[in-house]
Amino acid sequence: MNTHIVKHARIRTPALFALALIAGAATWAPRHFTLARSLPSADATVASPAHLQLWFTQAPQEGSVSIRLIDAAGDAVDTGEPVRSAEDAKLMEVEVGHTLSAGAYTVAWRGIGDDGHVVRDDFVFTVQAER
Ligand SMILES: [Cu+2]
Repeated sequence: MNTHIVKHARIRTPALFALALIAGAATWAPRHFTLARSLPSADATVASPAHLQLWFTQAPQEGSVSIRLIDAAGDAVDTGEPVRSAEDAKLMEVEVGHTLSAGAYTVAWRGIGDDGHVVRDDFVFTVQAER
């Protein structure tokens, strides 16, 4: 069992950015499996989504992806299991199945890419109040 856990740090300072440029000059692509984009997008404010869509930089290993939806109180929200898109092997989708009340939600995901390492990260989106 490979227990190497990677939390992909965002680059926060110009100095670190310069180091990253030097270290990553050959290829700008992330070395590890990570999240490319999502719907809802990170930090977006949206109507209650019917499902979550997470596009990864590599097709995740079969059965490796966990996607948890957590409300502002820290409680897990019931969702469906992650399902790989039939059209795009890098896209994993989760049905939410019910209307989310207004507030901030964290999407905590983990998955395994080509190098066999477990990668985990999270992002937040906000459900706006209904008008
Ligand atoms: Cu790795």
